[in-house]
Amino acid sequence: MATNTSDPKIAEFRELLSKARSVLVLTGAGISAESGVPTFRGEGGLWRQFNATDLATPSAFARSTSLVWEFYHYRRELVRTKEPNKGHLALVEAEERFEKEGKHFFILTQNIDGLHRRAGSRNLLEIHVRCTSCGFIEENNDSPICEALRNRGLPNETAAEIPLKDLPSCRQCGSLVRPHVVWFEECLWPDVLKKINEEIAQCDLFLVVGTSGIVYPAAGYASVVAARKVPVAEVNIEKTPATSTSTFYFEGPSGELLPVLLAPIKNDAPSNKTLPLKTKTRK
Ligand code: BJW
Ligand code: ZN
Repeated sequence: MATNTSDPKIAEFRELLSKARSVLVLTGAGISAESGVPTFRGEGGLWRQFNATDLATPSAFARSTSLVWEFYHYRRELVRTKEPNKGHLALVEAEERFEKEGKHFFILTQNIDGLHRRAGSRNLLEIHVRCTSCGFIEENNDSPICEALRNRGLPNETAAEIPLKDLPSCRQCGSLVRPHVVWFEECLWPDVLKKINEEIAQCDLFLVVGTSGIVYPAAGYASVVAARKVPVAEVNIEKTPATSTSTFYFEGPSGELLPVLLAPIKNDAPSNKTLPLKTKTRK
C-alpha cells in the first residue's frame, strides 16, 4: 500500500511523537541492513556454518578462541567499509530537535557496528576490547587488529587455528583480549541495565526498529512499556513477537520509514514522499 505523511496511521504516530516528552528508541541489526551490514538472522546471518548463538558465547571463546576472533575480525573489518543510512540520520535529526525543545530522546542499540555514533547520535557506549586477565577496556580501531588476523575470517574458507599468543593482546599486561560485547549467557553490565530501566520507566513513546525481538533481555522491553499503557511503534520489514503488543506496526525498511515517521510536523515535512508500506494500528 502506497502511503505518505498524510497516511492516517503515520499522521497519528507523528502527532503522538510531537507531544512526547521522552522518546525511547530500540534498534537492532535491521536498522543497519540498508547500510549493507548483515543481520544475525535471515539471509546473510550465517558466518561459515555458524550462527550468533554458536560463536557469541564465553564458552565458544574459551574453546575456539581463534575461530571466534576470526568471526569478529571479519565483522569488524566489514563495518569499517559501511556508512550510516537514512534511518540512522533521521534518528540524529530527531534527537537534535528534541534536545532543542528541552525534551528527551534516547537510543538504545543492540548493535556494535558504530553506525549510530558515526551518524552523529550521542549517548552511545562504544568500547571495543577487554582484557581477559586484567579487565582493561580499550577502544581499538586498528585494522587489522593484529597481524595474525590479516586476511582471515572470510566466510567461505576455513584456515588453521591461530595460536593464542598471536591473537589480539592487552596493551597493559599482554594477555589475550576479547571483544567487549555482551555474549549469550552474560548479563548486561549493571550500570547499563540501570540506565535502560530508567529509560523504560520514563518514556512516553517507544519506537522499536529492526530487531527480531527474540534475544532477551531486549526482547522483553516492548511488552514492559506496553504494560504501562505507553504507545509502542514497531518498524520492521516483517512481523515479530513484539508486533502483537505494539500500538503501531509500520511494515517496511527503516531507511525509508524513519525519515517520514520522524520528520518535523511543520514546514519541512516530506509530505509528498510515497512509500511502499503497509500499516496497521492495534487497539
Ligand atoms: C529490517 C530491515 C530493514 C531487516 N528495516 N527492519 C531460552 C529462552 C529464553 C531466553 C534464553 C534461552 N536461552 C538463553 C536465553 C537468554 C539469551 C537469549 O535471549 N537467547 C535467545 C536466543 C532465546 N540471552 C542472553 O543470554 C542474554 N543474557 C542474559 O540473558 O543473561 C542472563 C543469563 C545468564 C546466564 C545464562 C542465561 C541467561 C545476553 C544476550 C546477548 C546477545 N548478544 C548478541 C551478540 C552480541 C555481540 C555480537 O554482535 O556479536 O547480540 S546475539 C545477537 O542478537 C546480537 C543482537 O544484538 C541480538 C538481537 O538481534 P537483532 O538485532 O534483533 O537482529 P536479528 O538479525 O535477529 O533481526 C533483524 C531484524 O531486522 C529482523 O526482524 C528483520 O526483519 C529486520 N530487518 N532489514 C527494518 N531494512
Ligand atoms: Zn590486561
